[in-house]
Amino acid sequence: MKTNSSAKLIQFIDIPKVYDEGILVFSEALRHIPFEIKRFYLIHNVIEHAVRGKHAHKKTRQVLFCVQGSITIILDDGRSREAVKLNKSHRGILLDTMIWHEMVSFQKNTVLLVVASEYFEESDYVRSYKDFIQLKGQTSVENNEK
Ligand code: T46
Repeated sequence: MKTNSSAKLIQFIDIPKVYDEGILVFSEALRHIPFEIKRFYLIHNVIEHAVRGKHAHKKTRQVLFCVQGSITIILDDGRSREAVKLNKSHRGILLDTMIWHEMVSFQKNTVLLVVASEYFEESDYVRSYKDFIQLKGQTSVENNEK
């Protein structure tokens, strides 16, 4: 799947970048991040060929920043699929509720920073694609293609 810089299933979030004997990027809740931040997490030291994610969230909204390295995020709203490459610390993506996402093609040493609108709760995850499609009340991408 080709990566897409004009993706429709996410919104790009560009945050300020300051050059001062190095690079500093920052963001503020409700200014750059469109929600109050309740949690952050980092994903790093990912093994080669790993596929992470493979779920959607019922309530949690997130912004993902690839602060080092490169990663491809596959996005699916039950109707269409697209792939977005993240490789800039100042350019994140807003991942809204009920978007199925998979993280692939982790470059070695990639560090992903995620800020989230909700505390962690396993019940917020939809981890079965079949359940996801049922919850969306739509037919699957595969079926649409037939
Ligand atoms: C997401 C993508 C982008 C916690 O206990 N607390 C947390 O805040 C998180 C994020 C995870 N966990 C536990 C739950 C699992 O037992 O850590 C374990 C690994 O989580 P998971 O397999 O869901 O990791 P990924 O990389 O597949 O997905 C993560 C986030 O979980 C998810 O919300 O959207 O990154």
